[in-house]
Amino acid sequence: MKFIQVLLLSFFTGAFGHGRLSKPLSRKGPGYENDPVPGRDSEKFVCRHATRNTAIPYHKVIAGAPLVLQWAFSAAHVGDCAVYITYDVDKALKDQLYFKIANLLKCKDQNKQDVTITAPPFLPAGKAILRWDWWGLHQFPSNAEFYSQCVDIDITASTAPILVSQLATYSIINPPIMPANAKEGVGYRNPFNPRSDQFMTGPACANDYAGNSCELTKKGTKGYTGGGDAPVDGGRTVMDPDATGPTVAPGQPTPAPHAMDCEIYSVQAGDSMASIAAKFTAAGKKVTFAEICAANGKQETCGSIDVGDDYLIPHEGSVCSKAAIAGGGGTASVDLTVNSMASVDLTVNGTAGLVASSAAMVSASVGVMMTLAIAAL
Ligand SMILES: [Cu+2]
Repeated sequence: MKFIQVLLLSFFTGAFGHGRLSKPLSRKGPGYENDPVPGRDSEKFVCRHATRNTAIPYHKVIAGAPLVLQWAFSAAHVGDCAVYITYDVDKALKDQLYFKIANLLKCKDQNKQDVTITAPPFLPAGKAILRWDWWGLHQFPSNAEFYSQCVDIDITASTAPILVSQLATYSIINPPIMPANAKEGVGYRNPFNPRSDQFMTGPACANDYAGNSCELTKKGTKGYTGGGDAPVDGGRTVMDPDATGPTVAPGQPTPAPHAMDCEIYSVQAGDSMASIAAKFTAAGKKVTFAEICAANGKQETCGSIDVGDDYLIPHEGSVCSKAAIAGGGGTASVDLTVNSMASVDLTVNGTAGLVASSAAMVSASVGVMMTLAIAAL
């Protein structure tokens, strides 16, 4: 009986995956709108609703002032987010032309937290649409999952606005701003290998804006797909060497693709961080729950995980382990905050052991299966 309940729970929560922008309130209003859109070239990727929801007041935005965002992922995939604006409020989605104002690298690490960006000081006054997007890279190097939400905003200008006609704008979908996957165009970073180049993909921000992590996609960067003042095309036929694998000298064995990747674990019903750590440790892959939390930017929110979340597992002996990162040599890891982990271990190991063993027993008794995914095989 219990086994059936768990399966049902798993099925039920599995339908509520992925994520959405939750602040400011988008055209959907409150509720579930977390599924991916059909694709990077779908009108739904521009906005999920073609017109304003008049039940929701315009969100006031002041040029040059802080702008608070929050996203709620119920399956926190690895990937990145970005923010765009259009003044084409009366046009059809396919005809709207946008410009970018912010890059949000590794946005799952700020899941369900307030994130403050700056509304660029050059924004002209007027009604506009703020568009937030997210692309899940959990199937790297295969197709990304795309998400979007639109918020109707009313912008108050600063003392030095530019004209709308001075903004270099482009369609989101024709041609698409993003590659379909890591093998197309400039591709995507490998989210499972923190020692590989963790570049960001997408257009440059408008008007050479330097705030909001805009440097990550400025012209000349690896993942730049246009924008600023250049045409945008996310699907240009530039091959990403990381995505195509290493070149091999004649006569040498072909290395396994992405042999250096971290393992990821997709959360199942009934899991806790502690039970996940216990499963890996029991399988000879020693890791503490504090290490998993730290490796995924969840030091503050480790008690809250959702079915479908993808977590890097920095177990001993893996490319993601503390020792591997510390011994390094490669590109410095951005999200593996190894320095703070030693002290965290000391304070939580006692409880972790207890929680872990009881959680593991519960999991085993109800037959919850562990799914280990080796990234990108
Ligand atoms: Cu998803």
